[in-house]
Amino acid sequence: MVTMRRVELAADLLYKQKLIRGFLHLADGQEAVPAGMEAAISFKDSIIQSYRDHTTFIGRGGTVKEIMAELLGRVDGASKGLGGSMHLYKKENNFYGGIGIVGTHIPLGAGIGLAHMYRKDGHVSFTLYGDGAANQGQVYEAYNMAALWDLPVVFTIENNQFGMGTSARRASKITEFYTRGDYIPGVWVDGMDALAVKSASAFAKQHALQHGPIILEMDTYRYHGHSISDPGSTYRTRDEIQGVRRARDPIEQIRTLLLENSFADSGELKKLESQIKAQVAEEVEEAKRSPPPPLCYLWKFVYKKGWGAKLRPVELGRGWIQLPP
Ligand SMILES: Cc1ncc(C[n+]2csc(CCOP(=O)(O)OP(=O)(O)O)c2C)c(N)n1
Repeated sequence: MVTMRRVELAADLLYKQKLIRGFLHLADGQEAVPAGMEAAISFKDSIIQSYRDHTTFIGRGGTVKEIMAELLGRVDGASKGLGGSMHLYKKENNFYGGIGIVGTHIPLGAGIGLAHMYRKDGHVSFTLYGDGAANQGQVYEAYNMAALWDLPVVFTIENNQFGMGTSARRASKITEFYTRGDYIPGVWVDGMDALAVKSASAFAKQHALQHGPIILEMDTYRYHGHSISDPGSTYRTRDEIQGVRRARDPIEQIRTLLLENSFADSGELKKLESQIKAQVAEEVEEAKRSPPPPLCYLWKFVYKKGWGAKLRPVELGRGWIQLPP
């Protein structure tokens, strides 16, 4: 969780230095969700989610360099510098993104559940989405198919209380999202408590394998604005944000637990945190040294090899683009 937090703060800084451009959605405050979930499942289980994907990517075994290079548009990025912040993937660890269009990945998550069932591999699809996305029609289509076929899908709502600048209360008739599955059971989870997330995820995985879909509503909070261009303080008060930090911060909760039970002393934790800080800083520098993708990548991953598309070279003022072999 400390690595996740550091990555988000480093990305914020790089954006302000104008080194990262375009979209950037940060998830600091929400770290307990990926941390707790990954503690209960394996990389053979699948995860798919929307654009707020950096912390999930780290949970899936992605490196800081892969994220930072992607955000900087460099070739060593998770998507070879072609996708940016919203499009992190890790196919080998069953992380299917990183999807920018709100809600569209939810039926895909049900489809991934169908793949797990079809292959009889004993694994499940964790399909993550926000409280804003939870009101979309396609969610209910995905619920219907998943329940009809008893698909092993854990519909996991990261309720961070806001969809852009709109609070869940202003956008949803019923804000108890875990109750909105009708024929699908749901569980409310303290999404700021990594251990609660772990227990709930372990339970949900077993349930999904034995009985079909289940909903987990993770009650969480994002500290940053919706995206980097949103100061995040016009639709909520700074006192509210500070109040959550003081009372529910996921990292501080674990720190208190470790200290109160003498699992670690504060010196050890400080040392660990400064090691992580140095590691993140080092990987940021490595990412900066990564070159931009070659121009031929404009085409390389668009058409399947041998598909026979004829492409016309275009002069972009930076020399002629090489056609893919
Ligand atoms: C189909 C579609 N409509 C609108 C948008 C613009 N948009 C981007 S994020 C967002 C809010 C989504 O909120 P939520 O699902 O709660 O996720 P969170 O940002 O809180 O993680 C909207 C409306 C979009 N990307 N796609």
